Amino acid sequence: MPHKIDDTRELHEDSLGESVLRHLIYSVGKDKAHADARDWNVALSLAVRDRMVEGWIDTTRRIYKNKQKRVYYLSMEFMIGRMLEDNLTNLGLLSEAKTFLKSQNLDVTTVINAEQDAALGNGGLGRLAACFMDSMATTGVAGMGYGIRYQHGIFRQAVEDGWQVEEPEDWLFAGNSWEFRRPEVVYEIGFGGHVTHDEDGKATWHPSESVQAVAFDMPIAGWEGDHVNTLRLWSARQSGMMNLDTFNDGDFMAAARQQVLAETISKVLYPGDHTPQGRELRLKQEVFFTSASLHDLLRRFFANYDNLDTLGDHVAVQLNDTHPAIAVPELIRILMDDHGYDFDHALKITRETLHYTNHTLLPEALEKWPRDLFEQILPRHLQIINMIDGAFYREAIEKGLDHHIIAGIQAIHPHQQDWVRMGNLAFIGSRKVNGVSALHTELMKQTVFHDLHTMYPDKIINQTNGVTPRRWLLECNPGLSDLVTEQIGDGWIDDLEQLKEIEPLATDADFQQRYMAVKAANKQRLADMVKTRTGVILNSDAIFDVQIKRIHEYKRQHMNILETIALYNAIKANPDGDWQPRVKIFAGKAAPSYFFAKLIIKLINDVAKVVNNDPDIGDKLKVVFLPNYNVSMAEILIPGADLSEQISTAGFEASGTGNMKFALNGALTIGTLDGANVEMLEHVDAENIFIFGMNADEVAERQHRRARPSEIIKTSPALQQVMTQIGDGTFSDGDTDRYRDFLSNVTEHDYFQVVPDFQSYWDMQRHLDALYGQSEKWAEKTILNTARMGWFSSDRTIRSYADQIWRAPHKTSGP
Ligand code: 26W
Repeated sequence: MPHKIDDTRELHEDSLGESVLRHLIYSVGKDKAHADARDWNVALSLAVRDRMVEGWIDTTRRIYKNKQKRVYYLSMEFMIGRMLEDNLTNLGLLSEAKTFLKSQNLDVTTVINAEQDAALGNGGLGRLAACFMDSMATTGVAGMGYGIRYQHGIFRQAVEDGWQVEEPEDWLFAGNSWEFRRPEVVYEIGFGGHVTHDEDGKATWHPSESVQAVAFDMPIAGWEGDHVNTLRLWSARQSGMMNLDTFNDGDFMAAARQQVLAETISKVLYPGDHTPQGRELRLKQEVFFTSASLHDLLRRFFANYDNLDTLGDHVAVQLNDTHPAIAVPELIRILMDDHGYDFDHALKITRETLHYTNHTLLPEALEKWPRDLFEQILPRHLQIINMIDGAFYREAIEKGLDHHIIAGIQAIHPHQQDWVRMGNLAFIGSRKVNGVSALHTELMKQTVFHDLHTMYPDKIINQTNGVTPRRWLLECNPGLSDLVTEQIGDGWIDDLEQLKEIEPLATDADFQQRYMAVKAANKQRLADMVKTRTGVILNSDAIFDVQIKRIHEYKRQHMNILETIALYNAIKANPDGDWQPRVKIFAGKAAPSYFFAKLIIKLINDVAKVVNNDPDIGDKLKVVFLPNYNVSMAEILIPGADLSEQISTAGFEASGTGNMKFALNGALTIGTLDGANVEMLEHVDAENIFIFGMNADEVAERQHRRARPSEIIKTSPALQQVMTQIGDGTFSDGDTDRYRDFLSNVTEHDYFQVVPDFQSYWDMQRHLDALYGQSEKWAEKTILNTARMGWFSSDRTIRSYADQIWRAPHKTSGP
């Protein structure tokens, strides 16, 4: 790693090992004899962090000096996972670190695993933000992430008697080695109160309460470590000091109460995923981090420029879903009330600066807040939203839209006045709006944003998601990485399309054999983890069939478990048949209030208990539910999978990103024509991905008709048998009540169309059974998946955002 900064050049000429030992003694305060794995982890992390700081300061100075356009990624969620291996890798220190740890008789994996996952997110949206941080640094974008430093990330999932139980998560209990507290970077965030206007009409908001937002920074190094960006997370603190009078009066509890109230804002991540969160605290969290971030980026802007007229030329802000959509009225408020701009000018500047990404079309996930709550907490913002709606109305009339249509797409419906609709607000206030896959973007235009799209036909564009090849190939799959690098060199690490060069080897017997040996070793690593965590012993000749993601009806884990039961029945009916052994692996969290999702977890565990203990079945079928799915677990599961389940009801999964990680690591996909599966099909070709079921149009048509599943069930004895067994207690120790809701859901409404897709899903699974038996053919397809997934690098995605949305400079790819 180059030492660039004069004033730190002399600071560490020592080897990595020497600085680890120095940190062990002087930062951790222990000697070798008493250090445990976590102590070593902290010492090593601090030694690595030291080496990131130079590139960090250097990057900051370079961006400032060149006045490089800055990009701010505002996200309620960052699903980062562990950072040590990522940073070692990007800085080129991994092998030196491994050699050193071995020289100290330490197990490398144990030391790396001593770090807690930073799980400050729910799922796909948060993980995408983490991949984007890595890719912005790698592609040299002057990017900064802004979010919340939740004291407690997503809950820990325990499984008791087959049911999900939520336990508190405490990732910070031993500290966070990567962060720098910035006590001097602090903003007052107001809530409530009232607004006054002076004789010139200038408004002043007088909040009735306020909290402080304090910054914590994490350096984010790109590949090869010389561009280092910042992830800045806000922590809430009581405004002013604890009230000493109250304290002296002996009422410590009252004094402490104020502090506790203020700090609740960054206390815990909301674990709802696609569920409406009509909660005051959630709205405050959104305002808290959005307002702090805007103030912070404007302060930085004023270091270079003396007025905000050209803000959009130098700054691009990306809103990750509507969670930071309050940025629209907040930026206008700052421009008007703090800097004296008139409304029209403030709106214009805002619309040159903000951009909005939509991540879901599910109606229940589109954020809206009661107008009354807004009035209470954000009286000035509500006034501004009304002004935005007024200006929008005039624009719409000019463009010839009809009153009814306009009412439907304003932020607040002018006659109903009940909700503030954040999607509409974000759309109206942004320069560009994007979806996250081609199909999703098309459906945005046709459905939720239809009328807004008619009005602004150039605003919606597509940016198909991607994943970082550093974490999701290089680090999680060292065996495959080495094999690939041996063949084509290591240029693929930051130019993933180079993987194409292994395509000719897909039919090479020797390469197939080596590729499949790597897969076998990864399957063994996966099987070891399953054994440790669940006690179930897996047959590694079986197809490892994996579905890992949040538990949700639209993702259809229940279709997978119904197929599993049908397969169990088929094997039992013919135990001596020539069955291709299979292992069904599930993992994922259910939102705590989402009963049906929790029932699906229970059903999976109930089925596992029966199947895994049935002597007729033996090794032919095993079912596993792994508790507490997180990023670190995905890093083991994905490289060890043969088959990736991407079986959402077509039209409902905006993109998916797990689908990309699996295919990159050589799992074949069984999936619907949904989200980015559609583009994966285009890239890997129809013979190498296994698409079944209805497409989005057919699903919509069937939902529209309210077609009932009963007719179909009648014609399918296999499915009928499965339903009967679930109802008669076959999997629930005779309890005929447990799955009553489940059965009525599937047999009566079946909103997510499990029944009509079941047969084609089953057929495709049996086709895959047969294919797996033709091991050369399977290997060829597997290799072609890896070779053709290069386009799905998040480096490609970020360059595309930089060109088409942010108009921000970046390094181009390739040699
Ligand atoms: C209001 C509560 C709430 C919370 C989170 C509503 C919606 C969300 C997210 C939009 C859910 C989410 O994570 N969406 C996922 O985003 C990924 C990244 O773009 C996509 O790959 C997934 O398909 C999409 O479900």
